[in-house]
Amino acid sequence: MSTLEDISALLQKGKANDVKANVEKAIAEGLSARTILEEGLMAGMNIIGGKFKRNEVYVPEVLIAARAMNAGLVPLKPLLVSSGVKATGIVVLGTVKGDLHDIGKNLVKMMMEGKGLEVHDIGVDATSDKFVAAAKEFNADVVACSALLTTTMNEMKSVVEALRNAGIRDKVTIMVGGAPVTDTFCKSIGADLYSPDAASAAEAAVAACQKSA
Ligand code: B1M
Repeated sequence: MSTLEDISALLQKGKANDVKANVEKAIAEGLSARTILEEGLMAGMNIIGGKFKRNEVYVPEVLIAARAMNAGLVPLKPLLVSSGVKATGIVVLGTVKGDLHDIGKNLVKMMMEGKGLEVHDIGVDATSDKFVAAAKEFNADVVACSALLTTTMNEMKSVVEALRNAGIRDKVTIMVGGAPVTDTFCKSIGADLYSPDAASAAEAAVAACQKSA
């Protein structure tokens, strides 16, 4: 088996230390951070996701796989974040109310910080009031919402409305993302930007902050 296949298989078994060690091995073999992320870690997580859907594994197995994924991200972090000229800008980032998925959000945070943005992570299950309060407190340029469930993505609309009701809608760029979210959905709820992955979310946030500077 290749190191990438080992990473995927070990992640599925929830072997956090072994996943981390094999990510380090893949880095030493010269594989790119993006390849390790997409073809090792995320490939394994997608297999777990499919089994979860078919009731072949349950929440505890998925949780230990998620813990293994987080362990594998540790050595990848310095490579995923780009170097070079640092951007400036303030982002409030969270997973919306009712939603506990945070791996994608954490990747978005990692990539944004790598680009020099100041990211205030308000965590998971974040209410629209919490987004508004943080946007005001930190004088945010960008409010970024993540959702992984079709049942929680509509909470993003509540965030847009809450920012409007608080009178700060036009002061912030509202970004949305997460597996069930699309550009069409983004437009339909009156948000500004949809990004399909963490790297493009970071690039879009930098561009938005430069525009508002
Ligand atoms: Co849940 N889960 N889960 N889960 N889970 C999914 C999402 C699901 C697709 C599994 C499935 O059925 N195949 C399904 C959702 C179905 C749907 O609504 N369409 C599902 C379900 C149903 C549930 C529960 C309801 C199950 C239950 O209890 N019956 C429950 C809900 C709990 C809740 O949130 N209230 C639940 C629970 C859990 C765990 C807690 C066990 C665990 C989460 C642990 C954690 O996050 N700390 C978990 C996991 C791990 C998954 C899967 C397997 C993996 C998600 C993940 O981390 N992917 C997932 C199946 C799958 O995705 N294959 C599944 C890796 C991550 C890097 O990708 O988060 O998509 P992702 O992030 C991507 C992009 O989406 C994007 O960037 C990242 C890549 O660069 N992105 C953004 C994310 N946020 C962004 C924001 C942006 C821009 C881009 O801008 C702001």
